[in-house]
Amino acid sequence: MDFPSAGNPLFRINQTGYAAGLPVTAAVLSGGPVYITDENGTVLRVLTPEPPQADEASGEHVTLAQAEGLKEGTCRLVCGKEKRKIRVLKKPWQAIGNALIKGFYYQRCGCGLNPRFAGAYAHPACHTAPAAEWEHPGNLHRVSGGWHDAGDYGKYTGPGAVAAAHLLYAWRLFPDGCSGCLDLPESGNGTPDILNEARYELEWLLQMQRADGAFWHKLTKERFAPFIMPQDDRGKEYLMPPSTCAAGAACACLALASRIFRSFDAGFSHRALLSARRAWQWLEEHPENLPFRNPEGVTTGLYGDPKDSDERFWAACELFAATNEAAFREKAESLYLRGQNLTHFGWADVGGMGALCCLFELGKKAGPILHGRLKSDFLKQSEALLALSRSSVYGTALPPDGYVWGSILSVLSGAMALIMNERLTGRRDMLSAALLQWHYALGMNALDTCFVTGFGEKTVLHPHHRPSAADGIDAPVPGLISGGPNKLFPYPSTRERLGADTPPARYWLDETPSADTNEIAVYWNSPAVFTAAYFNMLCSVT
Ligand code: 9MR
Ligand code: ZN
Repeated sequence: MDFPSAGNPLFRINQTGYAAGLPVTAAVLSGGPVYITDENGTVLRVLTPEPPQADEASGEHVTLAQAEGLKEGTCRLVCGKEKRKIRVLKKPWQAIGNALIKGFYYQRCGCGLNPRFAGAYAHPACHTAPAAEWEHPGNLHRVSGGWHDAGDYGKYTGPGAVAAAHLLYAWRLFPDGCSGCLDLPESGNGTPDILNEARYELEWLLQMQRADGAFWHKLTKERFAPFIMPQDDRGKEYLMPPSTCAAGAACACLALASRIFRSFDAGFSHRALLSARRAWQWLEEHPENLPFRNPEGVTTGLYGDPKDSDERFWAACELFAATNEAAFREKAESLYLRGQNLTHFGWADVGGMGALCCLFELGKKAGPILHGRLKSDFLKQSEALLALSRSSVYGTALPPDGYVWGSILSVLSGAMALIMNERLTGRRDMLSAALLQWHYALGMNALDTCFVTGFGEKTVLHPHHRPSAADGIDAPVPGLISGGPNKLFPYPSTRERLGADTPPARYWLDETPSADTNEIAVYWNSPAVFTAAYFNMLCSVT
C-alpha cells in the first residue's frame, strides 16, 4: 500500500486537501522530523514539530506539524517508515463547500427530488398531506416545503431558522466563497443558489406562523418514522404548540431575510418583514419564556430551551437592522445588558447570531452599547476560544468534556467566532485557529475521519439518516456532516460498545442506529457552510 489510510495511521490530515496560501497542518502521532516530499520522493521541507504531548480528549500522544507556503501539488508526509499523501490546491474546498449547501437540497420536504438535480438520490414528493394543529386537530393547514431537520423527517422552527440564517450570513459576509452553481431547480434565476436554497426553508417558515403571530414549535408526527424513504412516511403531521424560542428565532431569521432578499425580490422581502414584525408583537405580548414540552404521546425532537432572552436579543438586533427603528435598538440593548454569550451559534444559544448582526451589519449605527461594548465583549469571548483551542494538542476548541451530542456544532461554532474575530482584527492567529477547526471536521482528528459524507479517504459511510439507509444506494447522501463524538450523552447501546475507557474524541460509531454520535442535522451543516465560505473566500483572493 502506498500510504496508510485506515486503522491508526501516524498522520491525521485534512483529507479534502490544503490551500496553497494557508498553513498546512497535520497531526503526527510520533516524534522526530517530518519530511514533506514530492511524488518522486524529493524532499521539499523538513519539519521539526514539538515532541508529541498527551492530548486528554483523544487519549493520544500527538503533535502538530505545520508548513506554510507549500506550492500546489500532491506531496507526501514522511515520518520514519510511515507516509501519507496530502494535496495542496489553490482552491481545495470549493467542491465541499458546494456539496455542503447542496446537502440542504437533499433534505427538502414536500417536493419531489428530480433526477436531474438529485441524480441517484431522486425521490417522489413527501409529507404533502395537510397538517393538523395539535391543540385543535380539526384545524388543518397546508404547510409545505422546508428541510427535514436531520436523520428524521421532522421540521422544527427554531433549528431550521438558525440553519437558514447561517446560510444567509455566509452569503452576506463571504459571497465570493459560496456563490457557486449547485444545480438546483431554481439555478439561473438571478439569485445565488445559496439564497435559493435558504428560501426553500424561509417559505416554509412563513407558513409556520399562527394567525396571532406565534410560531408553532415544530411540524412532526407523534413518533419518529422507521427507516423508510420520506415519501413512504405517511400518517398525520401535527403543528405542535408554540414556544417563545421558536418565535424569537423565526422573527430574527425573517427580519434578516427581508434585508438579504430586498434587492432580489422586494415582495418576498416585504412578506418576511411583516411576518417578523407580527412575531415580535406576539413576543411582546408574551414576555415570559414559554418553553416547549412534548405533549403526552409525542416523542419526536424536543429542542427544549430554558432561556429565550438570546432569541429575543437576536430578533431585536435583526429588526433594528431591517427597519432602523430606535425602539428595536433599545430592546436589543436592554436584552444585551442582561448578559449574552456572543460566541454561540447553535439551535439553543443564538447570542452569536445577534453579535453577527451588530458587528457586521449595524456597525456604528448600533450605538455605544451594541457597538463599542459588544465588540469588546465579543473580542474577549472569542479570545477564550483561542485559548481553548491551544489547550488541545489537536487545536480543537473543545474541552475534553465538551464532546456532547452534536459536538461538531461546538467545533464549528468556535470556528465561526474565530473567523469573526479575524474579520474584525485581521489577526492571523485567529485565522489559524479557525483553520484547525476546519481541519478537524475534515479528518485531522482522533478518528482519522472526514465527517462529511462523500468526502475523504476515510469518511462517514453509515450516518443516522433515513434516506441514506433506505434508498438502496450504498453511498450515503453526500454533503452531510456527522454530529461527531459524544461521550457525554451517549445511548446505552453506544456505551456498551465503546466502554468507559474510550476517550471522548474517539467516542463515535459510524453506524446507522447511532443517532447519538452519527446523525446529521441541517444546523450542523450550516456552520460548516459558513466556515467553508470564509476559507473559499480567502482562497479566491490569495
Ligand atoms: O441536536 C440535538 C442535541 O443537541 C440534543 O442533545 C439531542 C438530544 O436531545 O437532540 C438533538 O436534536 C435531534 C432532534 O431532537 C431530532 N432530530 C434530530 C436531531 C439531531 O440528533
Ligand atoms: Zn418530507
